[in-house]
Amino acid sequence: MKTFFPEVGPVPYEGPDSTQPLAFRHYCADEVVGGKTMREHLRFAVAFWHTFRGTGADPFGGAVYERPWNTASDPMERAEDTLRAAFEFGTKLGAPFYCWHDRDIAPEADTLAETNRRLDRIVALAAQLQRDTGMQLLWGTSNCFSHPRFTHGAATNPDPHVFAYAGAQIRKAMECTHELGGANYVFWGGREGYSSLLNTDLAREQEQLARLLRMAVDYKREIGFQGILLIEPKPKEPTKHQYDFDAASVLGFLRRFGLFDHFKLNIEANHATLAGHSFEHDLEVAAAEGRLGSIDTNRGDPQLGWDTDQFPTDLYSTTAAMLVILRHGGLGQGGVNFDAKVRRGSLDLADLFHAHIGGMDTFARGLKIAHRILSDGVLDAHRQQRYAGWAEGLGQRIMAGAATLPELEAYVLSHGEPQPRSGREEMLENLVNDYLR
Ligand code: XLS
Ligand code: NI
Ligand code: NI
Repeated sequence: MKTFFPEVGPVPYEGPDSTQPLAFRHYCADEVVGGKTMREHLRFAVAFWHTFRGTGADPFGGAVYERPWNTASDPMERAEDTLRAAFEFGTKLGAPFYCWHDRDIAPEADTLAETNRRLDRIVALAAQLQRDTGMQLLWGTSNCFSHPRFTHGAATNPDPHVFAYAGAQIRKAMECTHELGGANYVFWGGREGYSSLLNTDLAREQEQLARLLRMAVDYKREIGFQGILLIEPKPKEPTKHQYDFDAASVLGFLRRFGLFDHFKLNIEANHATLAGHSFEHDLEVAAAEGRLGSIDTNRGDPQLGWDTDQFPTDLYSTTAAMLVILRHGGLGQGGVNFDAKVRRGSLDLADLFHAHIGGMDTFARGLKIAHRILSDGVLDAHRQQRYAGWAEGLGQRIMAGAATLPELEAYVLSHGEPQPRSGREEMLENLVNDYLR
């Protein structure tokens, strides 16, 4: 059998003092943190599109990477080589999951029927490789944005014929995800947004989008797919305004169209920051309503205003994210998918390993730190203290819906001015820093 990474063996855990670049310092799959192994907490996934289909191209220059899985002249042979490379990589890295778009794993043919046959062939191979390696599918999704037919959107397209194409593609991708035992199915609204309001009927387009999602809910039931349907918010790119702007707008959209109970959210770090939020903000908004499903991890660049999809190496950010995730009871069927790509200049196969190892270690550290902060209870005690007034007397009456505006007036007339209290932000920031040692 072909091997694509002959120079790299299984990546070992060597502990924080290791000087070996191709080893974990913090991610130890079997180590138990707060009753669960790191493998169970983090459920890492490798993203097929960036790591195996990425070429290093940018708007100023074409492909730069030379990948050994990309050399065969027959496109289907290339697709099979690429799939085998992905499983070899994931196994050596020790990532239990992978994720794909339909068009990443099987190249599109001239007709939908032929494209679907290609998918079937690749899905059969994927099923076999999953059995051989034990790797599993975290989620599948459909690429309804790259092909020219989707230039004006997929579900939100002005032409119902294009809507139909997107629906056909999604049906097949859901079926393939189901066949491979996928734990989730993702909807990222590729071009579901607008470029100009001059030619856009915004209200109609959102209704169209809701129609498509409703069909997906029905189809999920029809085939008995047990995975969770996830929506991945993003504020812009490729369109000027994406309808799934951020966690709050997606939750509002789902409520408006009666879809709330059928979807959870897949929160991506760099999308949250593009929306003007922090990663932890969007995680918290989703988790607060019990709708945090999974995460796409990466990071943006503060000097660049687009989706740079860099690997997560910022310990503050992973700690803040893990605080939200642990507080809300974990990711369940979701996981931590590396929706991240190496830089154009990172040409070697080894760079793919360095990138994932760094990301996994940064999350493992964030997990351990967040767990210590929460077990020590100092942050939560401070929070509880801050809201203590709501646990008794007036606070309790207000929240029980028993108080009235005249009663509030009477209260203030008899009690006078409220006592000012510090929020102690700087003290809490120092506290978190103490744990980062
Ligand atoms: C693009 C998105 C995409 C989704 C899957 O910005 O992050 O990669 O995760 O379609
Ligand atoms: Ni993503
Ligand atoms: Ni993205």
